[in-house]
Amino acid sequence: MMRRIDSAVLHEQNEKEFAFLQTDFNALGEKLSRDGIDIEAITKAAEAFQIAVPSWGTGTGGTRFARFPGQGEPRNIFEKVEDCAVINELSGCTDSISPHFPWDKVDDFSELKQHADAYGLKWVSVNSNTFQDQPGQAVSYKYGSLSNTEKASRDLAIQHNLDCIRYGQQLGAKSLTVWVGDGSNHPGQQHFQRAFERYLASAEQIYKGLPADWEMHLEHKMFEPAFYSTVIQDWGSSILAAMHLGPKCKSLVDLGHHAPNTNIEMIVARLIQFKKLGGFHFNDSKYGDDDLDSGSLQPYQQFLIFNELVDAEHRKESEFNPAYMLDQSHNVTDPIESLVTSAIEVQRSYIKALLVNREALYGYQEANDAIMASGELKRAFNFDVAPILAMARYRKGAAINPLKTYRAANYRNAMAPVRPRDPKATGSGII
Ligand code: PSV
Ligand code: MN
Ligand code: MN
Repeated sequence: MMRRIDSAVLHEQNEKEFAFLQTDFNALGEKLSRDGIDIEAITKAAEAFQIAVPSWGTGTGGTRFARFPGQGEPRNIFEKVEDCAVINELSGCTDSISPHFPWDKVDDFSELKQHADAYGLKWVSVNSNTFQDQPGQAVSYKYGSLSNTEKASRDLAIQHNLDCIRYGQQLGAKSLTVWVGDGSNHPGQQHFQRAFERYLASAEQIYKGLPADWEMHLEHKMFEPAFYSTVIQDWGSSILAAMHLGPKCKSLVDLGHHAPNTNIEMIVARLIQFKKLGGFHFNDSKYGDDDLDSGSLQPYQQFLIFNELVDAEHRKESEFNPAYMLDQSHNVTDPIESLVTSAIEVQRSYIKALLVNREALYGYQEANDAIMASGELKRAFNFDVAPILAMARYRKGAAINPLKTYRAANYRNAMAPVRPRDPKATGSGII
């Protein structure tokens, strides 16, 4: 398999860290064994954990005010794949890419697939884009896409989603994520029911085009770009649409797409119960769709979400196979460093949730023993599982200390002369 990070650098860094890691791992193993937890089983689970990288996250994001790209950033999907390979080599838990069309559209998908295959990377959920017009587009999405009052705009959006499925099939993906910005900015501007009816009728056309082994994931978002109402505003609209469309359609939870203080873990539980949890876009936020690094602000909330996910695993819930993806915007950090850090933070939440004694928790719940129930969650959350995560990475040939290794490899600087930037480029997909 091809590698982007020099193996000698990675090996040298790991050698420097390994003795201390082994000591910490042994100490944690002893502590966990007192609670009847086998550290080896948990480490195996950490080794198996995977989360997808969004292709668009490999470049510096920005706000509506400005974008400050760094040097050596990827300029097209082939270079984004290269950076995804770096992220996976360092983290050992990001072996797939979630692409975005038309930003990542290429003429030859088999060439793109081969390029990713060479780095051992797979393709997962394909994201469509009907929230901006493309150059030369015949009709506009200014007043919406799948719910537009104009049939021609709806048809264009439907066709684009069907095209995305075709692109994804060539890459080996198995799901389509649909997020639309459709909505309104003024009370009275849009007839709520009619807009939702138009959305559903359009989505039916896309659903009909899904291959037998594909799923369609509907991503809700409270606001933006529409600031008064949004057609798929919340998980209620999303699950209603998913139920209307059929069993292959599910909801996707982007953590930043809820009002502050929303109990997202309970939404997750509801979606699990009704077999409608399609997947996640992990990120963190304080105000809205901030797209900050996962776990950077609310690690306990992320742990509580994984508590629900691990609980479903524990109960062997049927039709439960959510897709884990990141969705972040890196405005002031190197995107590779942020994505590596975020992937590991999500993995950390998963591992901590595995430490919860489920049967003890159920007992406290049945007995209405609130303090002990909450204490059981806190007990698991308060463990420092860093040695498990680092050991899992080491055993998979990834980096014990990913950021140190990345900086020692000097990757970004090395990319600067190879990837000169187009000074005129501006948008998320154009770098
Ligand atoms: C817009 O809010 C957004 O951040 C959604 O979360 C999508 O998943 C993403 O853009 C890519 O289309
Ligand atoms: Mn998202
Ligand atoms: Mn978003």
